[in-house]
Amino acid sequence: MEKHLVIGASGQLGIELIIGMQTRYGIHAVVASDIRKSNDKDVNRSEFISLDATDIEAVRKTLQQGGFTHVYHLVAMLSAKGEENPIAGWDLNMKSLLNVLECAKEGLVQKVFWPSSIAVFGPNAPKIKTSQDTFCDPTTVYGVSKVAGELWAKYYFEHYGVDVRSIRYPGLIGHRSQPGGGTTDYAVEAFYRALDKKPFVCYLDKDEALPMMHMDDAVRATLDLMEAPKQEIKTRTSYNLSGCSFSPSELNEEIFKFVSDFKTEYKPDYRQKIAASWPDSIDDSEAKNDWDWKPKFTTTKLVEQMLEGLKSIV
Ligand code: AKB
Repeated sequence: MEKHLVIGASGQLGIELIIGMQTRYGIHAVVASDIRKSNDKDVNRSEFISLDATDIEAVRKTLQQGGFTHVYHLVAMLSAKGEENPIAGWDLNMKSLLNVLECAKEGLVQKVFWPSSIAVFGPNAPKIKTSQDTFCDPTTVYGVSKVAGELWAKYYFEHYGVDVRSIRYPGLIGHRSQPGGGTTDYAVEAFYRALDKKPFVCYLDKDEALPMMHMDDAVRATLDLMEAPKQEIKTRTSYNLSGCSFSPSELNEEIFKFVSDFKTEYKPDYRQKIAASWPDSIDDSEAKNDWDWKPKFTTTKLVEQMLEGLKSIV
């Protein structure tokens, strides 16, 4: 029987992934782990294990005792937070990944998922429909750690046969957790401000378009990639993935259709420079060809679902 361990389960993506897996595989087929337990009552229907992913002995023991077939290793310091503390960001992102890859090499798990990001791209990549194989020259420590992580993933696959699969996520938008230190997280915050009727001050320029995706699409993509037959996975660094794309002013317009007094004020800070170094939109032909990826959420649908989701929990 398959048993799935999510490491970093209390973060933005972890919470959504656990719930998606509970629906697809059952509550007892999924185990959450993190250094702190999430408050989400749905997530907490599955077992929780306290785990520091930077401690290889603790990771090894958890995998040995749990009998897990699949590990989703989501631990990361995101782009904006990473720029405030580059060495801590690098240490966390790389050490935790290498710990999991080493344990997979020892045969303690059959499949590993690890998220990469559009942050692998830098200012010299084409902005529109950026392709899978575009040169990567990231300017953030987060982006540098993602490029290095992608190459490590490929290395462990080619040298040790570790079946590690990965997606370059765009900005992920979901209602179950607060923004988590990413540059794209302005968009998540906008929805909270729209509902609590507080002024929304955006740290990006009004026209700074970025690739984005609703969490439901991201979770479906992740599980579909993990279920795809091994011979179909041709990219062993990480797959480009596209959902929708919008700028802060376009997001403002869409939210305004539902919340008539919503208004954004623009005060760009250091995060604008990060956003400006990333693509506006992504070409995900390889994911479409290799494992049949298709996004379901347009910007309009994303906004509608996000507002509905938030209203249901407030
Ligand atoms: C961030 O903004 O740092 C993340 C990402 C694009 O990986 N959401």
